[in-house]
Amino acid sequence: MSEIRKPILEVLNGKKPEKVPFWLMRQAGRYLPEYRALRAKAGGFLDLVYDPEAAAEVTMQPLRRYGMDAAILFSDILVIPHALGQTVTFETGEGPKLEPLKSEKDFSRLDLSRVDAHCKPVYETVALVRKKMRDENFNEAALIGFCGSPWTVICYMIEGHGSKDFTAARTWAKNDPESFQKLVDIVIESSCQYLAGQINAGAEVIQLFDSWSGLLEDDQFKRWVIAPTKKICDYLRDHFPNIRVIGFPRGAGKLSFDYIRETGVDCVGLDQAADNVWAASNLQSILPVQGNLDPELLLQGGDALQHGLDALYATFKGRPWIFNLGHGVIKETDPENVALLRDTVRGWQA
Ligand code: 1CP
Repeated sequence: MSEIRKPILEVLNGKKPEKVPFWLMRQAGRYLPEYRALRAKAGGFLDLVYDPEAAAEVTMQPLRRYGMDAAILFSDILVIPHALGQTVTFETGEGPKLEPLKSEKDFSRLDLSRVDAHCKPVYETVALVRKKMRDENFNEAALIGFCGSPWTVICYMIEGHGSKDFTAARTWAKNDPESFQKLVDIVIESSCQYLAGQINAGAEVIQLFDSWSGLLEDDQFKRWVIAPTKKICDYLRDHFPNIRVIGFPRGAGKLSFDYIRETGVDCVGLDQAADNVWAASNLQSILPVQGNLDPELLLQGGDALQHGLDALYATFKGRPWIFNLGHGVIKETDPENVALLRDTVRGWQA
């Protein structure tokens, strides 16, 4: 039987594929009418996440439309606090709401022993997506599993909702690092269990989303972003040596250099604020990079989008690169713009 080559896995394993592989963060979601239709039927966002058949359909939707080189499991980083027993809700039109952790005594609400059972439906989704990918002949696409990195997940656990600066979490980490570390350890352990469940069910690559790593300066970044990420990478390497890990330390700037040297990720995701010339010579020379079209350009479409794509290609072509956005697809994006992006990327030589 001839081996099926998956371009994303080839890049992550240091081989040169024939094309530049691509996928998009938040490729499933509200910019797609077929997502909005399914979401309306499912009821709440979490009902959709814990319904394997519906979540698997949502995961497949962007592949059917655009034929990306990867599907990303439809779930959320806040499944971990929810699995640990914290109250998590998603109100329509608003972001997530969690009952915030105020002090160490609130940790008694968190229960590691319930994580795996809670996450069973998500593992079922993974298995179902792999089956649908096979049945529908998406043989070159890989399935990406994910979780949030401990720092980013804890930002929400402590703040209780989205924020631009997550002051409560930053203050706690600075003022009481001992208790903060206990929470980090709980989130590391639950994340490892969660990722193992996804991998055992068929996830082929893991992405660690650290959306708020850019809020921390050097020493705090090393302690709360690099060290916990390294523990998760070490765990994955020990238990699943064939699984490649993409780290996405959003806003890390030049600290991404320390991040890749110290965590052991196999690929680093760049956000749109990254200095791409610096990244091409200092990061892409060490490992594959992923990114980083500004999602605003995808929203604008037309010449702005085309110029943005041309500039990225000029900078990252010829070396290991997975094309992606610098952050998630904006929900007002016209699906036609994504088709234009796909056509352009497919015209590129690797
Ligand atoms: O239908 C809806 O109303 C829900 C919108 C939505 C979607 C589509 C949320 C709520 N989560 C998701 C899916 C999701 N979230 C995926 C699925 C796969 C895909 O990319 O297609 C992934 C990987 C995530 C990851 C996630 N959730 C992150 C990390 C990436 C990022 O965007 O920075 C974060 C920070 C979250 C929390 C979250 N979940 C949802 C929202 C609106 C938010 C952000 C809250 C905030 O900070 O205000």
